[in-house]
Amino acid sequence: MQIGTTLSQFIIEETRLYPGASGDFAALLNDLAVACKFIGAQVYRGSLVGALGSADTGNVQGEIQKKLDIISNDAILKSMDWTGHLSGMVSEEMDGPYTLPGGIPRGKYLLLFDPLDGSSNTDVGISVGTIFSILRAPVAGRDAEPADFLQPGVQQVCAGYALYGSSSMLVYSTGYGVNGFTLEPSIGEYVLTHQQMRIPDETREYAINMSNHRHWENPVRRYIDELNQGTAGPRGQDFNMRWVGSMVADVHRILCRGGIFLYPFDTRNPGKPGKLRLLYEANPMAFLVEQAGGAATTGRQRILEIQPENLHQRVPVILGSRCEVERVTQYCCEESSS
Ligand code: AHM
Ligand code: MG
Repeated sequence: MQIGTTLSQFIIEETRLYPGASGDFAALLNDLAVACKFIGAQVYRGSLVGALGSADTGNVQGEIQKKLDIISNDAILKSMDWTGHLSGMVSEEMDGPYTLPGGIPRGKYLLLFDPLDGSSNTDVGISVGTIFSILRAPVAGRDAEPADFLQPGVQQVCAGYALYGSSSMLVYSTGYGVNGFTLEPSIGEYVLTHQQMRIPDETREYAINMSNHRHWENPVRRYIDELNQGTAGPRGQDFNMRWVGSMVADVHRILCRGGIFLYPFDTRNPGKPGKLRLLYEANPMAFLVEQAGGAATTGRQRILEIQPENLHQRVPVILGSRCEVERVTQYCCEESSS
């Protein structure tokens, strides 16, 4: 049996595409992959290591934290803060940017992450994941300020996720397509298994939390109602629904076989124009989806072009197979202009 292309080998070979690259980025991504392996190991051990259940704390978003949220957040901070490749980190689980320890050089990259997305699913054995986004620091060599992280998603140097599912996977893009790696447990290495992942333009599968139907805006309700009418409705065909409730797992399925994912604007809380966070959920996923040939909008705007206003900003998210995303975006834009 041959090992195949390991993640480390792939990162180094891809880095050669950038003349003059110092190797900092390759090292950074490798360190992040180690953190993801550690998190995956804790997720899979679960109750055996007392990792399931809620912690006694809440995060800045007012959400109850799971023990695994804290374990995962600490794992990434501690795997990355000594490297000298970063000048700052922002996490879903922390109010402001993490302060790097003293005595360590400040590097040229910023890391933004959701350490354990979908963590409400950990107690019931459903797939969860880590989402990450890497930006270039506007000023290298000093501690990053909050404003440094407020860059539109088009400026991401790299985006990706680790999936802790039936297999453990790491999927990322640096702007040369999307590649997926499966953890080979016998050697503890991610190995290239999903080369140049592509999302088909057409799909018959959609993902949305239907229980929010009454809260959606009219164009989204119209779109989903048309899908649900199947062969009897204007689309003239049946559609299938899947909703894992872990964005990483839902997006992974779309990267593997197509589909559309929606967490749209809804009317429940006017102060929250969506559930998902722009900087470390919507932007990295939108980058991956576009790199795989799909599309990602808020219903009215390309996600990657949004100028962020704050670190934990929320946005509506509609992403996946291009033709379906364009259709629902068109419905939203028609309503805005009428
Ligand atoms: P989290 O970051 O607190 O886990 O929340 C994000 C998750 C996504 O993974 C998922 O798509 C969504 O929340 C599910 O929300 P809901 O429970 O409303 O269906
Ligand atoms: Mg999340």
